[in-house]
Amino acid sequence: MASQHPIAAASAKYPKPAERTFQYGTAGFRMKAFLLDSVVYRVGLLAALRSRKLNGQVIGVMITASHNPPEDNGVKLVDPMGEMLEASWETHATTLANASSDQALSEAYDKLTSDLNIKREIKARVVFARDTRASGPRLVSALLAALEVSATEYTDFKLLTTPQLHYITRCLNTVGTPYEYGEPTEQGYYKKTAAAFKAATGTKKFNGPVTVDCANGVGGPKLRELIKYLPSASEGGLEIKVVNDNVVEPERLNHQCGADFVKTNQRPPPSSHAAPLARCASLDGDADRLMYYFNDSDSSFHLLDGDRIATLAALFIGDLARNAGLGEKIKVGVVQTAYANGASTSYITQDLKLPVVCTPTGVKHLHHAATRFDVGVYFEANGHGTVVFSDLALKRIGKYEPQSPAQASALDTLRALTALINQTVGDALSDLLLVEIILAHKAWGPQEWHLTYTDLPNRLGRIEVADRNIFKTTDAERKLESPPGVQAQIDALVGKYKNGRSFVRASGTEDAVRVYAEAATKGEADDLAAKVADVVR
Ligand code: 16G
Ligand code: ZN
Repeated sequence: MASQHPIAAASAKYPKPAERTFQYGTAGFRMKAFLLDSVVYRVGLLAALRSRKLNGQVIGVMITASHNPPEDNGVKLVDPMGEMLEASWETHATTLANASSDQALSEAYDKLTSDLNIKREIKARVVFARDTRASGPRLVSALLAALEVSATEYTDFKLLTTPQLHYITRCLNTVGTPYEYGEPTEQGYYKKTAAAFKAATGTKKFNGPVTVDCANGVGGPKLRELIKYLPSASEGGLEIKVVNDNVVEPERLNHQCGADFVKTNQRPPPSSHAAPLARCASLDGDADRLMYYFNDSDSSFHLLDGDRIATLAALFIGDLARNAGLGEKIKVGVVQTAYANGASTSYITQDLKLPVVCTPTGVKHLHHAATRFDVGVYFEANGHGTVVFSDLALKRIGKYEPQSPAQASALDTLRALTALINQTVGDALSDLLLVEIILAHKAWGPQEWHLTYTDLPNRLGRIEVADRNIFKTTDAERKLESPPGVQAQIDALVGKYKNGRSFVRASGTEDAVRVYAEAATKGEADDLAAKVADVVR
């Protein structure tokens, strides 16, 4: 009998669950952790192929299920510059994940190798990390089996936040180039972030502490680590109170806390005892999403979500560029999705006078659109986002000779922000520091931030339908083109409400359809959402 292909032989330990179809979606593969061993093994093989295809550049593999419950897990690939995996390779990931047997897998692997013209002799390099889930170490062993059988050189970064792995991946691939991104270690991340934070703070003072709910995830220990590199409150630095950082009991991850809990329930974590006007923030389970919130003096709760962070960042960076004398040379733009509150979009276009682009949901779409601006600010309403500076903008900011002390000061802050902001992907830790810097510079509390505009009342619903795949959208998910006739009915309903807006899209992560509606009053937004839901059912 011919000896078995090594890929197939190693795969025998990680058999694909029969009758399961996997799909590399907006956030990679994500599901109940017990189903994932074969998927992770196969993703490891794909990481090796991707690295060889890109001439041995380093590819990242992150094992996390973000804000999902503790029994879930997931895996996604990070491309060399720290971006999400290129879309055409998502299909290859899906192909490998669904190969029906060990033998079929090794054949699919060989076929990809030849179809993509991948040279086996090129050294493959991979880095990986995981969040704090109990299933993480087991899935890492499946990944290691793949990296070993594919003769891949690898580094295990153990526990990291997702954005830290994106940072390290980019650092490794830019060492010795003019675009060097930083020291490719966890410590390097803290050092770079802390130095930039100090420079961007300048002489400004923080108005009281910020309390950060870490979702009982990996963000907790990593934020505590970062704090060690920051000036302490007694040295005039920011006081950061870390809460919900229990990673010893994995079942507490994302449970009754975290950014997703706060956004979905529109209330603080039950454990929160924040005083009126105190700044509070929540991270999600892998620390790539950030939500701010506060109670005002009447104890009403106010959420400062991704739209608010985007508008705050666009306002501040736009002003800095102008004050530095670069207003004509650097154009700031904002990228949102259909979920952005209509009031935030009007505020950006009418008050800030900045361009806004709308893209489909999913970080890769927003990120891509943001790179078309000199400075692109992008955030999803759920708190995932960052700011990206084009090479040209970085060059202009780096070279500009200020014409006055005021210009010099704005320029210093702007330069510090380009280093503080994690430009690879949304990063809750660096976004947190960014918000704190802006509030300190403006001498604003959460209330002043909140007063910049008034959100339109809105409602988000989730509807289970027989087949969500029949719901096809166009115009950045704002319109349905199928099923036929449904959009016309939605338009007719929307027309009956003041400031009405509504759209329907199939979820990319759950077997359901989402309905969003906003209108001039809460009652009307609820009513519109209910009527649109009836059309969809
Ligand atoms: C994924 C996306 C997130 C998006 C969400 C929408 C990434 C890394 N994550 O979690 O950005 O908001 O999907 O979920 O792109 P939905 O399709 O179920 O509404
Ligand atoms: Zn996340």
